[in-house]
Amino acid sequence: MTVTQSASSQPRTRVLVLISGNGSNLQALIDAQRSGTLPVELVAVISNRPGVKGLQRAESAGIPTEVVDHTLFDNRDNFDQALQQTIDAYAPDLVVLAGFMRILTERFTHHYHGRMLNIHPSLLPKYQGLNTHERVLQAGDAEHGVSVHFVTAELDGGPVALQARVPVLPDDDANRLAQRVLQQEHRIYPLAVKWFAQGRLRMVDGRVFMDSEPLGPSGYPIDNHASI
Ligand code: NHR
Ligand code: GAR
Repeated sequence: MTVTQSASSQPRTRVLVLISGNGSNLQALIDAQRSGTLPVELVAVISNRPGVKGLQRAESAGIPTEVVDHTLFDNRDNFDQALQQTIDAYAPDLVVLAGFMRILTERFTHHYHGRMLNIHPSLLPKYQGLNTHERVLQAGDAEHGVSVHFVTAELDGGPVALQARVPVLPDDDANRLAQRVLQQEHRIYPLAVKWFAQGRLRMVDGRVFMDSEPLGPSGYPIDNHASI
């Protein structure tokens, strides 16, 4: 018998994705994984809302799905404990929040410390929380963007790994601006997950390191126009 050594025979980083809705960021991860640019195993997709499009996307890709419906729990702690049990059954190395819309308890964030990423549609630390596109337009900012950050107990306050910037154009509404930001999300999230899987990106003592170099508040300085 011939034993062929290939990259695929090595244990791959196990990535579990949490969603609440459309799942276009999930799709970007699926597409990158399929095209061979993202060397991970997508072990499961969990939604806190039943019937969302992201669950269909996962099913179409043959990825196991689960629903942990937050409306069936009395409080956040009970929901988070059920979510944690469901996640841990898949033994992931990394938990990826991709449009996940429930605030997580401190206990939950500690359990996944250093192994949970979020993508947030703003240039953090600006515009933490919800409705970022509306708030950017309201403020008259010339520039907007998206951040990938490690998740800590502080909402959208964990250290930034990567950011991408987009211009705000004169006739923008929140929807147009959101689409421009999403294009960048789909580019940088697979990249950040790849770097984590390769062991290049990590959080140590509350700081993000890339290839053992500590990163500044904007994360890794990628050039928006470079194709990576
Ligand atoms: N939890 C912790 N502890 N830390 C973070 O950094 C988190 C988090 C949970 C989610 C994503 C975040 C975003 O990128 C995220 C980061 C939901 C809300 C929110 O207010 C805020 C920020 C984020 C996600 N959610 C409402 C709530 O009461 C519900 C809103 C809804 O269901 O539509 O949980 O923006
Ligand atoms: C994305 O813009 C993501 O950054 C944002 O929701 C959208 C989800 O899109 N996340 C949050 O606002 C988290 N509170 P998707 O479901 O198509 O990936």
